[in-house]
Amino acid sequence: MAAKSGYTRPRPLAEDAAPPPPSAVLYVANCGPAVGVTDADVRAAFGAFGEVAGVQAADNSGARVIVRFHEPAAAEAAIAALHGRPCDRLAGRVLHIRYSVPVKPKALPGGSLPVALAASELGIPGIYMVEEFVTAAEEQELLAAVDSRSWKSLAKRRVQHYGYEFLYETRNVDSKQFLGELPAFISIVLEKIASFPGLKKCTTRLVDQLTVNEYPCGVGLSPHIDTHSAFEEMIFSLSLAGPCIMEFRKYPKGSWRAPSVVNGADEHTSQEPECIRKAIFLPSRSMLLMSGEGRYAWHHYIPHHKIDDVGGRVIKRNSRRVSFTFRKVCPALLISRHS
Ligand SMILES: O=C(O)CCC(=O)C(=O)O
Repeated sequence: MAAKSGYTRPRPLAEDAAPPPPSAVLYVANCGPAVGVTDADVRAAFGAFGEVAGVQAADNSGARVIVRFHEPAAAEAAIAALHGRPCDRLAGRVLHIRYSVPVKPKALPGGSLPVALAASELGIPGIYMVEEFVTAAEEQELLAAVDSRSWKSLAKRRVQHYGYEFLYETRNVDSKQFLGELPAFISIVLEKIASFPGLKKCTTRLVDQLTVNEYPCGVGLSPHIDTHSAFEEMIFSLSLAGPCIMEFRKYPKGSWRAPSVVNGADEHTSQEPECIRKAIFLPSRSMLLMSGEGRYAWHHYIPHHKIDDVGGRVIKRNSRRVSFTFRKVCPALLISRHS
């Protein structure tokens, strides 16, 4: 457990390793309330060597404490007099004393991966992001609409499907199970999708399947590529109720191929360790478009973090994030439904 004192036990010494450097802070074992030694007893015993600045539990055991002196010389004298010897002031108890070491600050999740704030910074062909795609009022209306409908619980998140049921086992849709037209409450989003910057005007509907995901704080999504043979090229994902970091991975063998030469057996290739990783911050109300290389050749996923480091800024995840992922089912699947 992390010591509240900010100090902890030095690692057991390897034969050739240097001991922790002398300091004013000691790690004292066989000492504490669990073995009948109060803080006052510790202060009295160690106070004989110099002014004690503090006594704190080193961990949850109740039998190890951190003793902080003001002066390193006092700590040195206390080790010399008390380590491994019966201590008169503690009824002959034998203490095991070493110099303590500061607790290492936990590295923020995400490591050193820089997080892009714009798709142009991310530099993955085919990935676009538009901030404030819906207004705050529209966000609330969309959330209220899905919250008034029933959710299906998965292991760590809840989902709703519209248009076609999404099958997680096969990462495909059940084309025989048409759930009806996309609901009226998302018309506003559909209109905005149709005028997504840079999109060619299209006569047919751009999307016909919607998956709503509700992620509790700290829950992410594992790496995947949306099944090539199931969905058309453009996948839109709207972030609501909270931001997240989305990461992308490209594996050396996963070079981009046009969907026409892909037969659906290409997803989830072996997890080779070396890959290129990139990350983008998706603020609430932003819309992400994955197309082209970004949709076909890069795995996308959401790391399971409660806290994200965005350019040195620490961002806490909200109590939930709700995403609306819009796809278009490949017409070939629907033809087989009708035939
Ligand atoms: O939550 C998101 O933004 C992405 C969702 C997604 O990739 C999926 O449902 O397959």
